[in-house]
Amino acid sequence: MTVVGHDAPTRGEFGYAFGMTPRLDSRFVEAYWRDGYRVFDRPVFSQDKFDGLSALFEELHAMPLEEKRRRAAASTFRTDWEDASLQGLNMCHLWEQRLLEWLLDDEVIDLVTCILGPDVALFSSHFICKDPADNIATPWHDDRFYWKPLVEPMDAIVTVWLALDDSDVENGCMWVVRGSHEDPMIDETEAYDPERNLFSTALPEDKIDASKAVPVEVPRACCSLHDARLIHGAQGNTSPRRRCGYTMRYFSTALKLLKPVQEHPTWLARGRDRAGNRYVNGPG
Ligand SMILES: O=C(O)CCC(=O)C(=O)O
Repeated sequence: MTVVGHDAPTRGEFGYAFGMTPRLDSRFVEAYWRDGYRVFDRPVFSQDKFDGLSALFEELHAMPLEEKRRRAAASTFRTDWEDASLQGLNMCHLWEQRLLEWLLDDEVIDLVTCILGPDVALFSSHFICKDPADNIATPWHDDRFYWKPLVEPMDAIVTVWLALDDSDVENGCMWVVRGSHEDPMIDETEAYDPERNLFSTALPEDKIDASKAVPVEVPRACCSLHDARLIHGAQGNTSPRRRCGYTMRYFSTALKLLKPVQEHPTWLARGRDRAGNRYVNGPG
């Protein structure tokens, strides 16, 4: 791991106030780095805060495409949105900045800093909502394939997968190939039908040893955390229950961003920059 080594920021070495217990203990953090993921089976946010995020999600989920287009066209950051991204609520914090209240909240950043160290920034976000019986799969993939033009190296990026609904095997929870973050990236892809899959390009099925995959079941309001290098995917939701997760993604500021901040807007969430990056909220 690339992280550690810093001047102590106000919230202490691993992002919690001096004298307070870290949100994740050392056993959790060691297991995370060994397996590439872990489930945090306690509420991430206070009840009020979680309810506020759920209500905002319902508003965005129900919003007509025309209204999403209107909001996105007025975004300070990007105006060239594709309908699929708007409908899929991918990166919607760039046009719905109320989401930053949760993405930069101490309760979630206290988890992230336990994993990545004290200096962390917001990379991206995406509501991945599978409606009842929509049967849209997430093919096996390694996030490095999609993010290689954006940042390097990719050994200190964590996704907080916050469950807005209970997520389990029945309604198409995420599955991971435990420990695969230690393997070199498989630089091969295959085309997938975008009508039936979340992505149209992902890993070839025959490259994955699915017998090593394990389900990541997460109760509503809790989260899983996973490494960007971990091979993961999900089956379609064939159940009568919705399965929605908010993926909140963070990186250590020791990693180098490869695009100007206008092209890939990121926010310093806590601590300081360590790689000469620029963020929407500074420095520079
Ligand atoms: O929720 C899913 O189906 C997939 C999640 C995922 O690919 C991710 O969080 O990187």
